[in-house]
Amino acid sequence: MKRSHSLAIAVAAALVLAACGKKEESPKTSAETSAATPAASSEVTVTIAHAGPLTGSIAHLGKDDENGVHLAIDQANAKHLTIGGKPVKFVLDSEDDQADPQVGTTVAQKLVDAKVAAVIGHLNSGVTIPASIIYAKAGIPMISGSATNPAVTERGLKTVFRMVARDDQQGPAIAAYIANQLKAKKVAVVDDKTAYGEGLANEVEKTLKSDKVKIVGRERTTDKETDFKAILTKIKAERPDVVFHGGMDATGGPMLKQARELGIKSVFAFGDGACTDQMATLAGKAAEGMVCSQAGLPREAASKEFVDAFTKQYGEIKQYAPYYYDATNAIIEAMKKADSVDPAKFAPEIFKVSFDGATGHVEFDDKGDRKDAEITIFKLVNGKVQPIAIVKNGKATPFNAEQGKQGEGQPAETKK
Ligand code: ABU
Repeated sequence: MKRSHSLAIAVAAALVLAACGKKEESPKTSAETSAATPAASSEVTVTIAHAGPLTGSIAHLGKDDENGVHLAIDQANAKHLTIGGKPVKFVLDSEDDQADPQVGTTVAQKLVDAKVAAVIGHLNSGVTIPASIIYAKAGIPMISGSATNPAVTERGLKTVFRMVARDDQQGPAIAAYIANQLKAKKVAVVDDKTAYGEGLANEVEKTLKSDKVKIVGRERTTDKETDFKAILTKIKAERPDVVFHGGMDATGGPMLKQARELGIKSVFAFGDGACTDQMATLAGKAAEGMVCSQAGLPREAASKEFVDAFTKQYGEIKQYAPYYYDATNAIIEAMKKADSVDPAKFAPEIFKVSFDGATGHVEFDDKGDRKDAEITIFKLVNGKVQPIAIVKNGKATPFNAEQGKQGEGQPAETKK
């Protein structure tokens, strides 16, 4: 009896200790909070959503994005902001869209029903475009830190923003590098039939043709494909100097590996979706020497404050995390400007935000695109994508990786 009493006390003590020591579960689920929920203390709980692929072949990128949003929310909460005369607590509702347009629209409706204040996402243009219509109808602002297809911001939706450059900036920049630096005469172009991959490949092809570079093949695959040997065999016969693939690293890595197995010697080039260290994980040594572009400044140029805080909490930056961090802060800045967490009141203020973020100075134009967005050109060396030039307004400048900033040297000849 005495023993069972002691046991009961021990179990109760353990439960109390476990409850005290339990970390706050984060991100919150959408059912837990709404856009602005009054609490007993008059504290207002504001839900900011992240939506992107958290499972599947590009989950590493979605998780990176989620971490960027999470860090911004944690830092905002540490500041104990007061908005509209009330203390505000931000919570994260992170949803998995599986990089799938249909799942993305289901997620969008779920977030609208949960009355989130804003959405940071989605990662993929092909998901962002349909999901953004649902958010826009509900008056909920969204900022993607990665979706680069021009259509994201070309439809006159006044609540839709992006933090990165567009593919009609990125395509010409990487194509100019292929034509002028790699001096390619024959290029084969592949795309993955997504809004991003096809759109970017079209931009690259258009610029190369205008630079009198011969397109010796336009092949198509999908974002789910794993075997590229059939299209690579066709490409091999054309002996291109360069192969450009519009797709993500999940397809780019295996494609590059299989190309080398087939004896293809061409330089491989990619856009931001495949401009990651994951290429070396997927393709091994075959990834060495590939070139690629990102639709913004490289992680090497991200603010020290962000890099220190992010790496301490989450480890290495994959790619878009600084952009998702800045996107979240743009929403919070707009709330502060409006002195309101009501989307109807703060959404118009997003057009007026102006702050120095992790990715440089943040302002949007009247379409919702990032003003003065840069493109960075990379080469993969020793298993890492390493920045070699920054392109801004069509002019390229060598990137000095040692200094972690843009070099002062002669402009690189990425534009004729
Ligand atoms: N920008 C590349 C990955 C995201 C997208 O689909 O646009």
